[in-house]
Amino acid sequence: MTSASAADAHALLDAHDPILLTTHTSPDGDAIGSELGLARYLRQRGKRVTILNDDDLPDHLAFLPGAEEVEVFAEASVEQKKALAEAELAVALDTNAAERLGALAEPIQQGGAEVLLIDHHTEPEGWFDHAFQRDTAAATAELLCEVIEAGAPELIDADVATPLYTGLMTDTGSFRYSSVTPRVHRTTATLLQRGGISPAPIHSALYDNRSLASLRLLGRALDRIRLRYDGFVGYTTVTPAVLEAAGAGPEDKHGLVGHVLSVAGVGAALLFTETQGGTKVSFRSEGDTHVDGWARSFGGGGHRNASGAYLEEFSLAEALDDVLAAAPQHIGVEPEEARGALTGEDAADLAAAMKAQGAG
Ligand SMILES: [Mn+2]
Repeated sequence: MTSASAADAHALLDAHDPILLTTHTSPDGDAIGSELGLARYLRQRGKRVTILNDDDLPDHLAFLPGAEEVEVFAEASVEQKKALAEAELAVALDTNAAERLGALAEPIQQGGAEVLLIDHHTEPEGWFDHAFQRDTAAATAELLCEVIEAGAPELIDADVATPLYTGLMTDTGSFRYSSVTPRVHRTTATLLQRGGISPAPIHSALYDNRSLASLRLLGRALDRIRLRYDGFVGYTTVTPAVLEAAGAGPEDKHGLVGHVLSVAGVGAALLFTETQGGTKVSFRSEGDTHVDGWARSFGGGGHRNASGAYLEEFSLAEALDDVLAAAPQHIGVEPEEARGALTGEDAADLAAAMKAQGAG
């Protein structure tokens, strides 16, 4: 893997055609925004571009210009096989691990295209041919702004700027995480100016459009927030029964863990989601409290302040127990005095959840 600058990345994009873009499973605003912004830019440079993902576009991003061009990978599609076979360059955006590419990992790794990584996660895998990556970047969209700046920034129009702005905004919690620097604001300002766009309609499309079910789920999850380690670690839990009671789906958990982090004194927040095959854990933290190592020790990974792990075949109770007990090794909190697996409150909560599941 050779390390590439923004200018190197631009030169690679310039030298190849057609180009395939892909991103991680459960794509977020930065993943989709990066794909759409880059695709629009490349097409203006005369490139043939295909966007192919393992997962569907989430509904809340359907307002983005070009969203209809995002294709979901289907083994049986002749057109997609052709696009994969013909691509000279495949660009992996916003993830640095094969596993996160889902079903696309194999055709991209086995295919003839050179692979360029553009990403801001920690600890990239080594199999990419070229990598333009910086784990202190606030978003992959920020890196793409630098790539475009090294090429033809005059091509930034509303359809390039809107998705890239969305990537920057969503990955920074609306410009409030510790990853936000003067440089991020300057990059964002350039984007707004060149694209002739204003932030308000984008914020409104993303945040004033919540389903009632997702708010009801939020209410239930807020009710279940628990604190540990003298209030420094906060967590909440979502079970299938809780989802059902709220009339919500897994996508309605979006942003939930951020509310746990907003509790005064909490420096690390976790969301445990019980699923059929195991328990999913989302980790969020503030400032110098880094949670990526904590997530990695359970087979996951991500960013210093936002990571995730999937604990296969762990029940919710087992995941709570093991993950919370590991906090002192990863975020420097003092070990708690010997205690049972669950607090009385949690035990009662779990019992109630089991009962509700049984009844459902
Ligand atoms: Mn990102």
